[in-house]
Amino acid sequence: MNKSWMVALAAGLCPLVPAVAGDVSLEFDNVWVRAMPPFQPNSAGYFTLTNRGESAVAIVSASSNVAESVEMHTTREVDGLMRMEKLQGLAVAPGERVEFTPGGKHLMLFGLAFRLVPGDDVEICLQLITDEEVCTDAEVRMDGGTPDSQDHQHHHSTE
Ligand SMILES: [Cu+2]
Repeated sequence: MNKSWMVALAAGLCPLVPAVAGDVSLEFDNVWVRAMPPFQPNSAGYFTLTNRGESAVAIVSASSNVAESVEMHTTREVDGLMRMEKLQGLAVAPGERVEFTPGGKHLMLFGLAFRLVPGDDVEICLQLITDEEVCTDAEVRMDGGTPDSQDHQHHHSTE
């Protein structure tokens, strides 16, 4: 993804009337952040996001009150290896549901302010191309508790 992609995205999302504040209806479900052992600087966040609005929503960045920086990542298999790639943006169409899940798209939380232990509540925010911000609470858990979570232990390194 490069600048021209972002421009195309912006153009596609900015018809005659720009989105107004309060127009965003993103619904979060199952928002959680992975608990980490001591001295781990990074973690990952997951959720299900549904666009209940009538216009597309473009997410351009993410942040958290417990991390220095947050990136959106996707996981892709390349030559039999699972590799993470940074997403420069994510468009969610009206009615679309996007899963951020272990082994798939996820938020990377870099530079944790403190050790995350199960039961902690943290905040996750998404910044939109319209300069709006949507925030939600996330629960710190050991894992997602989904039945089929084989839990890909892919390593999150800052490289
Ligand atoms: Cu990652």
